[in-house]
Amino acid sequence: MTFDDPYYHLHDEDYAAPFAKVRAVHADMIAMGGRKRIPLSGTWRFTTDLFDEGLRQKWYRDPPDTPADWRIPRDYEDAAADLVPVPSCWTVQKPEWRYFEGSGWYVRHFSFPPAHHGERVFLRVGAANYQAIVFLNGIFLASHRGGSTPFFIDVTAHLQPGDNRLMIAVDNRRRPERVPMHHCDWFNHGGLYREVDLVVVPAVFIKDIVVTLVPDGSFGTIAAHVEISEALDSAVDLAIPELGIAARIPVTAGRGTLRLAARPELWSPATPRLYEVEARLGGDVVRERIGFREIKVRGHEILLNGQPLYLRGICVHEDDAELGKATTEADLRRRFTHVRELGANFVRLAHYPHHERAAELADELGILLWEEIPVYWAIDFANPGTYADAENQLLEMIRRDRNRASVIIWGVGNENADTDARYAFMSRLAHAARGADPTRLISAACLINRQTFCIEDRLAADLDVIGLNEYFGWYEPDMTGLERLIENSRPGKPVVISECGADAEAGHIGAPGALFSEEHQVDVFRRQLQILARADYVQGFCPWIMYDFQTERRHTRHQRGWNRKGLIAGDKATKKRAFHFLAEHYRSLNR
Ligand code: GCB
Repeated sequence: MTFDDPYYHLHDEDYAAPFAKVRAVHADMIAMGGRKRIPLSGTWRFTTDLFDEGLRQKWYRDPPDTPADWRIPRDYEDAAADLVPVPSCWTVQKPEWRYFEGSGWYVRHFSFPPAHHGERVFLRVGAANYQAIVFLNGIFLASHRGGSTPFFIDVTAHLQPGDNRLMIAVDNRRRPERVPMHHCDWFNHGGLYREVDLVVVPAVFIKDIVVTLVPDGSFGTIAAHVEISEALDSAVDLAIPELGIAARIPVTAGRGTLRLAARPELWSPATPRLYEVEARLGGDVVRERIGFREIKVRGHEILLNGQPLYLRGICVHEDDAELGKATTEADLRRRFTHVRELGANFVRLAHYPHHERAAELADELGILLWEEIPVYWAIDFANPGTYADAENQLLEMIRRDRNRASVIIWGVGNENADTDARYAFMSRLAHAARGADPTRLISAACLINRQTFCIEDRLAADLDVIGLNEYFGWYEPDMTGLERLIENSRPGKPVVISECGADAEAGHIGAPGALFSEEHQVDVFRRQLQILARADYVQGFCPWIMYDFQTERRHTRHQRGWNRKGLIAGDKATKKRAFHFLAEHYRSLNR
C-alpha cells in the first residue's frame, strides 16, 4: 500500500510521527516588549476531530474548495466547520464540546503581503492546550507541547500574496506522559485560548533582552543581557532615561552582557516603581517596563531588598465559569482587587503559567508572584521525553516573564512523591531554572513525610524556599499532625505554606466540624494559623484558593463539579466567611 493509496491512512499508525520532528521551543521565543502585533484573534473555523482524522488524512493538504469541485470524496471541509472566537476554550463554546478531549482544528484565512526588505514574520500563539500542530498554506511548519506557554514559528518563507490559510490542530488529550499527566484537579479546557498574532521584525532583530538588578546586596548595579537573532558581532543600544543610562551592549556571536552602575528606586509592593527600558538594534526596538529589586534568602528569612518579607498569600487558578481558561483584563483586575481586599501581598499562580498580563499587572500594582509549571502529581518521571517537555515549559515561562519584578519564585512542581526518578527529574529542573535565572528563588510545593511527620524531602536541598502543601483539618482531620510536624522539622530554610484549606459551599452554614460548611473552613484556617505561628521558619501562608474552580473530579452535593476551597464562590463575587477571617488576620500581622 502506498502513501497515495486512498486507504493508506486507515492503516497508518505512525501518522503523527512527522509532527514531533519539528518543535517550537523556548529558544525560538522572541522578546515581545512594545512590539507591534498583527492580531489574528477573532472568528475562526473549528472542527472537533476525535480520531485524529485530520492528521491521518492530511486535511491540511486539501485546498479549501467546495465539494462541487472535488474529484474524490473527502471527510473535511473548512466551510462546514463551526465559527468560534479565538481566544477561547472550546469546552465553553457548546455543551456537547464540554468534555471533548481530542484534536480540534482551527482555521483562519488572512491576507498579508509577503515580507519585503528581508523582514521576517513570526506567528506567535499565546497558548494552546495542550499540543498544537501548525500548518500554513498546506505545509506543516512546527508543533508545540505544553498548554500554557507561548510559542513562535517563523512563517516568512510560507506567506503568499493574497489569501493565506492557517490551520492549527490543538489536542487537549490527557496522557500519562504529558505535563500535567492525565490526572489532575482542574478542568481540562481545550483550545487556542490566548491571543494569536503575527509579529514582523527586521532581518536581524533583538531576540531576547533581560535587564535586572545584580543581586549582590549593593542595589547599585544593573545587568543587561541581550541575544540577537543571528550569531553576529554587533551592538545593542540600551537606554533607561530615568536613570540617565544610555549605553552600548557589545554583542559577540549574537550575545552580549553589560553591567552598569545605577541607583534605581527599588521596586517593592509599597513602591512598585517601574522604569522604561529601551533596547535598540538598528531599526528594531524592544521596550519593557522593568522594576529593580533583589530577592534572597538568609537562614529562615526571605529578604526583599534586604528587608525581611512575610508572604501573605493566596493561590489562584486560571478558571472561569464562562471563559474557562481564557483570561480577560477585567478578570485579572478583579482578581487583584480581591487580593488587595484580602490584604495579601503574594499570589501563587497555580498550577501552570498564567496569561503574561497577570505578571505585567502585578508589576504595576506591587503584588508578588509565584509562577510554576504543571509538574503535578504522578508525572512520568522516568521518561526522558516528559523531562524535555517539562524543562521546555519551564524555560518558556522564565523567558517570557523574567523581566517582571513581581515574579519572585519559580515553582518546579507540585506534590510529587519522593522517589528516585522524581528526585532526579526535579532537581534537574531546579538546576535548569537557576541556570536560566539566578535572580529569583526556586521552590516546589512539597509533601510532608507521613511516617515521621516532618518536612523532609530530598528536593529541599535544591530549593531556596520549601513550599509545603498540607491539609490538616481537612483531608487529615487530626490537627495534632500539624503540631508534630512543626515540632519535628528543622528545615534550615524558609518554608511557605503553599496550600492548605477546606471546602465550603457558599451559604452552607454549619459549625466547626461540619464538612463543607463555611464555619468549618474558617475553623481550619484559625487552627492552622495558631499552630503555624510557633514556627519561625514559616515565612509565608498561601492557602488554597481565592475562587472555587471547576474540576471533573468532584461530585458530591456540595461540589457538583467544583472544588469549593475558594474564599470566594465560583461567581467571583460571593465572599465566604473565610475571606473575611483571613483578611482580618492579614491586617493584624505587623509585617
Ligand atoms: C492539592 C493540590 C491542588 C488541589 C487541592 C485540593 O494538594 O495541589 O491542586 O486542588 O489539593 O483541593 O485537594
